[in-house]
Amino acid sequence: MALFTGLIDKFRQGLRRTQEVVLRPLGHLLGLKKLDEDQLLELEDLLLQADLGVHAVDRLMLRLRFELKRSNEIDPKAILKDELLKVLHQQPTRPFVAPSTQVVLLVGVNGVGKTTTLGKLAAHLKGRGEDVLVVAGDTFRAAAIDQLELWGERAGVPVIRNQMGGDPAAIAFDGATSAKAKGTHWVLIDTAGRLHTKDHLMKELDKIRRSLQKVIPDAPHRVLLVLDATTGQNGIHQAEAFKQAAGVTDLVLTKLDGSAKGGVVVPILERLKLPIAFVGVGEGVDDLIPFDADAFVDGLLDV
Ligand SMILES: Nc1nc2c(ncn2[C@@H]2O[C@H](COP(=O)(O)OP(=O)(O)OP(=O)(O)O)[C@@H](O)[C@H]2O)c(=O)[nH]1
Ligand SMILES: [Mg+2]
Repeated sequence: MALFTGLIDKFRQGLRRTQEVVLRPLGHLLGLKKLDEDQLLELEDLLLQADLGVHAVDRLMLRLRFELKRSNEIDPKAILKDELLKVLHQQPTRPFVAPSTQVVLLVGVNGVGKTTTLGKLAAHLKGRGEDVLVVAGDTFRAAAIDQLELWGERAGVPVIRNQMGGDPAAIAFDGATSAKAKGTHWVLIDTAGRLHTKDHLMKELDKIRRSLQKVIPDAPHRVLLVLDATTGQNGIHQAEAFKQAAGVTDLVLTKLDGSAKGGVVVPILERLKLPIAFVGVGEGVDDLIPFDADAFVDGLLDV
């Protein structure tokens, strides 16, 4: 229970911007036991601004109108919570457990937070007492390799790298080989930021996958698509293309702390039909939290 309370606090902190900009004005409406037409429209508008998405908001408005006809007094906050949880529970998160060496690939467009997420994830898994090997698969920029080395130091885990411009598939192969030989629990592979439209970069991901499978046939076990919450619903289309091309298994939503569009979790889950594994709520090593639907909704609605 204490752990859950801590999680709600983390979500609350991460959702602060969303609350300040959009959800605080909602507070008085959610506290009402009756809503007139103007108030319903105001509520609808605010929920759309929080990027909850047209579908979810339409469904919620229908439900509110239905409940208002049915009874003299309603509890809008409880109804909203119920509707949000219905969506969020549809994509249960799959726990990160390592019965054998697990290979995790992080993919996404430029600057969304792949390397930072990988560093935090390495620290999180290491903190649970598991062995982690980090692979510098972004060989495009020297700075990317240095950035990853720093995260490796911070997390206290080894980083395997080749020189800038080297073949990411070759270094991924080396990482998987070493981890398999040593029985390392986790191999986390950073990749260069790419657009789903860049054919050769998508082919490079395929090549990484094929060389991993030479060593560990069912690798990669997880492909995390990293999405930046500050782009809100604009990122969804791009994410759909990635899902097809890169065999994405889970999502990570970063920069929730800097976004006023925290509600975007809802249309993301509805459209992509993939679980959110983690959420990034800052730049620090502890600012990655396992996604939890109940803690998220409690953090969001604590207006
Ligand atoms: N506030 C905040 N900043 C974040 C979060 N995650 C990442 N960042 C910042 O976002 C910026 C980009 O992060 P990177 O991890 O370098 O992103 P990337 O996807 O690896 O970028 P490329 O390798 O260039 O494609 C950095 O300044 C990070 O500190 C987060 O959850 N919250
Ligand atoms: Mg990077």
